[in-house]
Amino acid sequence: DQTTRLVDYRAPDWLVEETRLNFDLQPTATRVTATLKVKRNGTGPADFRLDGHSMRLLSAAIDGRPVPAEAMIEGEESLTVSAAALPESARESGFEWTCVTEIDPSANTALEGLYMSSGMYCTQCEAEGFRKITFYPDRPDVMARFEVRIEGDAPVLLSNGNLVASGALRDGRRFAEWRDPWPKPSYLFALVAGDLVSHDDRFTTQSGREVALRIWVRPGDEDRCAYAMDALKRSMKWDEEVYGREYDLDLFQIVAVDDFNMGAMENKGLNIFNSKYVLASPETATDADYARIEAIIAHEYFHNWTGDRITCRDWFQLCLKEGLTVFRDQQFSADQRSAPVCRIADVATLRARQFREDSGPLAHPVRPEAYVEINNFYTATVYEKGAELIRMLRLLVGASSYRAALDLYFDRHDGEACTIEDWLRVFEDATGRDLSHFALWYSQAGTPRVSVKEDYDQGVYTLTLAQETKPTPGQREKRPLVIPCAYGFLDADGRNLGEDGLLVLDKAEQSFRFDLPERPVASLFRNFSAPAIVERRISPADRAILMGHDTDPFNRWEAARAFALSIAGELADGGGRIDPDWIAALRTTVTDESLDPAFRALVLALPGDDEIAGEIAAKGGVVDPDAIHHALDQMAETLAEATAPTLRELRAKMAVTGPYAPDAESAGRRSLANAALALLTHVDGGEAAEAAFSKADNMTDSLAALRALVHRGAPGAERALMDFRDRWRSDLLVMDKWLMVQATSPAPGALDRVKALAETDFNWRNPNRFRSLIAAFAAGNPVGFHAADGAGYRFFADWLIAMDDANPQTAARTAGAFETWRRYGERRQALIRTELERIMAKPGISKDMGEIVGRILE
Ligand code: B3K
Ligand code: ZN
Repeated sequence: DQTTRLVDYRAPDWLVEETRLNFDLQPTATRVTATLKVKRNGTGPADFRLDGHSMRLLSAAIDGRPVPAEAMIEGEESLTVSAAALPESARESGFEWTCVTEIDPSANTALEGLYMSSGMYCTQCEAEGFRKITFYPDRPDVMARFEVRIEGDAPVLLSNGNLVASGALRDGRRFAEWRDPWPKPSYLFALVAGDLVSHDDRFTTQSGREVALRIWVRPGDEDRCAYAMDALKRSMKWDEEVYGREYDLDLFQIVAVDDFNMGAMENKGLNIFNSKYVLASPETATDADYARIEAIIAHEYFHNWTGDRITCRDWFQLCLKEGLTVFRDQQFSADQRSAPVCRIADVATLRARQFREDSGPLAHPVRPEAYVEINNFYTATVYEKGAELIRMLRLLVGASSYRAALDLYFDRHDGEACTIEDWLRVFEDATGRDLSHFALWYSQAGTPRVSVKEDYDQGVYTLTLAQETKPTPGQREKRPLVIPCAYGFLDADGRNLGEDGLLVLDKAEQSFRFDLPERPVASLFRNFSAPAIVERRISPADRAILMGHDTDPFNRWEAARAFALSIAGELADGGGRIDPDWIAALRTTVTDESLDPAFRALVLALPGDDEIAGEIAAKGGVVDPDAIHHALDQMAETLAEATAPTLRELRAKMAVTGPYAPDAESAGRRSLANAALALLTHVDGGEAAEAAFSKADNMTDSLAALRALVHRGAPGAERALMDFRDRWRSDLLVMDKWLMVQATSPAPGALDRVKALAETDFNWRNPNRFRSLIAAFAAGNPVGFHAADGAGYRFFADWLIAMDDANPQTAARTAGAFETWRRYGERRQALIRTELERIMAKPGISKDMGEIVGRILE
């Protein structure tokens, strides 16, 4: 059994106090000498067991004396010196372990451990990559002080902490020595070596400490770092002001690398980033890119306290650092930009990714209880639902108690590896509340559905809320959760009625009574106060009141979305019609100049195919991707026909003058203008989009126009694609956008186009390229992917099989595109099953892929 279980957790037998690493870098044969000062944790004899694989062990010694081969047991992923083989003196007090290993970074296509990316060395150790560098107790509750010496040809040699020495060696080689004063688990270790240049700045902390800031990139990219640096400084300041957290080293470094499995990594003092989330210029990055860069820079920086200073006891506690840090980066973005717009965007992502996950075969609790491959649990549930749990806690205890609890958390647990129990106890101690029921959110998977019943009689409004969570894999029985519902009431004219408040549903069903002078229009779950699906029958008139007047912008958007969703659902089902009231209500909102353009753009955006598919599936229907697509097309066309002059006017009004700036205000204007443009393409044959494409002076407008043309299959599409490629062919990050526009196009022939693109000059081993073409096709092109003959499924499975040999992590993550397979009709299910079984039967399938596909098939 390859499963690791939370209930089996045991404290480590041996701790490491100091870790000295010596790297002799060579592309195919890097030598690593590790010297660990270890001490016994607990009493009595214990084997000395280290994790490790994919390397060659050259020698090992204890207290300077070579360990004979027969005293070491090499397992598949471990090395053990049995208690009996340890020298007498070492058994109780501890010893110094030294071992020399050899690894081949150039052959490491999994991008975990030490690997090479465009000629540069870099590392990725979370969750269990350090064990591919040297033998080590590679678990987060073993925290040591690290000293690192690197020798290599590269001009720049980096590791965590502060630089203590550097210089030249023979044969053009160089060395650098780094010391990190803060004890840390091995997953936060980092090394980078290469031909890099830095964009430098500095930050003075609130207590007056001077911190040097450095962003390292490839020569030529240094003029695309300014925005990331600015975001970093704002993050540092924000964490001081809002959480009282100050940076704790003299140096903070970020390195941009081209080959990276995720967005970025919070290694202590040396964050490593996917270059996509660092590099930006108006010509090459969109407004959305700028916003992502800001959020990820903040996220990784915030990990310095929530993750690095206080880390996780074991990987089951991943949400302790990830949920909290996502919540912190969401708060930061909300403060830097428009809070309601950020909230709406975050909820839309949560629903698209996490609700989808929670309702399918990959559903798991925010704190999972078992895994085969931990890398498969860096999920929307752990991250985004994890953040929602923190948000609910804050709502329940109030902002000032939340801050007091966080102060206590940092105070009590600094330097420790903690659990969710530690986290909740802090809140209990700081507020005097009992959170034992709330804790269920961490262990129960699935999205609760709350049904709403309302009654008004003789001055009394009764609200009845009932909750239910459907069974999820391995969890049949579900209990009622603690569900906070922020509410307010409106009268028939949309004015406030009575007091706003917060009520808490913590039973299967509860009624709440309010004395109100007239029948209210209730605004429920304001600002999305709980990650629940709310089922409520509401009259079109009440919905219009909420859409037009709610003081909660989230619920104004929500009312609009519910309207569009119900129309789309009915159309996809072969019935229904496009209600003119929907068009009228949209027109009123999007032309309301008192509203933020970014908000209006969100209201104007139609629901996504997958969102509608999720709704249909939840009601027990069979999903037909073509019917959904057709329904959305009809809606867009009808809306565009009815509002074309308004859309043109909006575009004119939203025009931004002057040079491009990525601020939220101008970004909002562009997003409204571009939402209008996409609709106009339904009625003008692409005329406006062609004009916009040729006069665009920034990537946001250029890409929006290109997408509008390509996705409509407009006559100007081919021409625009060629122009775009000719201009950007040498900039791979920009070309990713070009690939993605084509991969996600609902216009006919997308699969053939994707196939052709995959055959020409396509470096599929790079995760950004793979995601832009292959993953984007599967996850973002419902019409092409679900083609009735199964060609889309076959193509995708072929690629998953190829990628699984090179990079199991990225392959397994991408395979999640199949998680909704049971939503579709029998024919499609049979076709998908064939592909899933073919993947499962692949000789040498990875643990990562085996676990994901196995669970999807179950
Ligand atoms: N902690 C990393 C993710 C590591 C993923 C390992 N497969 C990035 C982040 O959440 O900030
Ligand atoms: Zn994180």
